[in-house]
Amino acid sequence: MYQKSLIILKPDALQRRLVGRIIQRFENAGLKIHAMKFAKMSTEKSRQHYAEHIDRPFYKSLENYVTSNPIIVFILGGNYAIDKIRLMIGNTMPAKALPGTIRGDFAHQQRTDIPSDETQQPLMNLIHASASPDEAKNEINIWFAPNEINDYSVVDDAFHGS
Ligand code: 3AN
Repeated sequence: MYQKSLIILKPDALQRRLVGRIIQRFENAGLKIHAMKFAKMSTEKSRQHYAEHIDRPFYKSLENYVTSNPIIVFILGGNYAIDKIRLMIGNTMPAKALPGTIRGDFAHQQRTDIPSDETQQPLMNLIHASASPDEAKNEINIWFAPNEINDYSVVDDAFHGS
């Protein structure tokens, strides 16, 4: 089942020069890029994208983090892409993310022992990826107009199906 997922490389991914290495993993996994933009997240976009978290104690630190510096937003597609990408990025808490996952390999040094309240440091975990088909649809609408999304063939479509 072909699915599209919305991915965000958060500011720490760019500031730590991890963009190429992260995108390489997705290409290696047979995922296809359907859209991509370099942007700075506004507070309005943060509130839209993280609407379900606005009332959580960590929201302000999350907003400060994701709006602090530029991000890269893109759409990846592939068979069962949503679950596959979630497995590839690893647990939300970098300390719990397994080796071999993006967060497990690159974000493991973050502290997770700070209590969740307004004064906490942001949980910097490098990347966002849609967690379900409904979330992917909603997030793709937030970030991209239909004419910014392209469908096309890649070399291995004939072998794996698109
Ligand atoms: P994920 O990014 O793995 O889908 P969500 O959707 O539960 O995780 O949370 C969205 C973002 O909110 C996370 N990426 C993280 O930056 C932040 N966040 C989630 N839970 C916490 C927490 N307990 N303390 C601080 N920040 C958190």
